Amino acid sequence: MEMKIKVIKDILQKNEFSADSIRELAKENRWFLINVMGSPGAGKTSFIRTMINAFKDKFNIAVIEGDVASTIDAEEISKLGVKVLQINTGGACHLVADSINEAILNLNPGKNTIIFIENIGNLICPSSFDLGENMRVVISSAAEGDDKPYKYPIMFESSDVVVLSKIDVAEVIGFDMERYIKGLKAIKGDNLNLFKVSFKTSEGLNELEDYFSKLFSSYFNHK
Ligand SMILES: Nc1nc2c(ncn2[C@@H]2O[C@H](COP(=O)(O)OP(=O)(O)OP(=O)(O)O)[C@@H](O)[C@H]2O)c(=O)[nH]1
Ligand SMILES: [Mg+2]
Ligand SMILES: [Zn+2]
Repeated sequence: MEMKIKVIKDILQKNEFSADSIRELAKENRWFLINVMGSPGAGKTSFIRTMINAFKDKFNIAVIEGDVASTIDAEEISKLGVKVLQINTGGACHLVADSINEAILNLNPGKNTIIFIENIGNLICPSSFDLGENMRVVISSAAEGDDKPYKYPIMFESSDVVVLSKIDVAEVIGFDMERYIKGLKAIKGDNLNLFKVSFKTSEGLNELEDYFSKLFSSYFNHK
C-alpha cells in the first residue's frame, strides 16, 4: 500500500518538473498554452476549430492533439492551415508534460504563439497532470447531462473556463440549466466563467470569442 502511494507521488512530481520546463520555455517565447479537457465527444475539437477560425488572422496558432489512437482530429485541424502535431498515447487516458515537451520540440512554434492542447477525452485524470499551461478550459456538453459538476468536481474546480456545448440539444435531453449552474457555483463560487454555446448553430459563440479576444490581446500586447 505504502509502495503504491509513493509511486503515484513520484509520477506527479516528475511531471511537475517537466511542466516547469514548459512554463520557462513558454515565458521565454511568449507562448500562451491552453489545455482543453472534457469527455469524449464533448466538443473539444469543435472548440479549437472555432478559436482557429476566429483568431488565425490575428495571432499565431499551433495545436497539439492528444488521442489514444488515430490522427482524425489532427487531420481536421491541419486543413485550417495551422501547425498541428498528434500525440497518440497508445492507451493512456491523459497527457503528461513530457509528451508536451517533445511535441513542442517537433512543432517548433514561433514566438508569440497560442498553443491549444486537446487532452484525452476524460473528465477525471487529465486534471491531475500539470502541462505547464497558462489556462485550462473544460468543454462540458449538455448531452452529458446536468449532473456533471456534481460527479466530477475536480475537473471543474481546476478549470479557468467552462464551456457548456450542445445547448441546441439541451431541451431534447431534458438538461436542467439551473441544476447545472447550481452545481458549478457550489464549486467555483464567484469565479465561475461559464459560456453556453452551440458549435452547431453558433449560438453563444460571440461572447466566447469576445472573451478570448480580450484575453489574447492583453497577453500579446502588454508585457
Ligand atoms: N448538436 C451539436 N453537436 C455538436 C456540438 N459540438 C460538437 N458537436 C458534435 O459532436 C461530435 C463530437 O465533437 P468533437 O468536437 O469532435 O468532440 P471532441 O471532444 O473533440 O471528441 P473526442 O476528440 O472524440 O473526444 C461531432 O459530431 C460534432 O459535430 C454542438 O454544440 N451541438
Ligand atoms: Mg477531438
Ligand atoms: Zn489518465
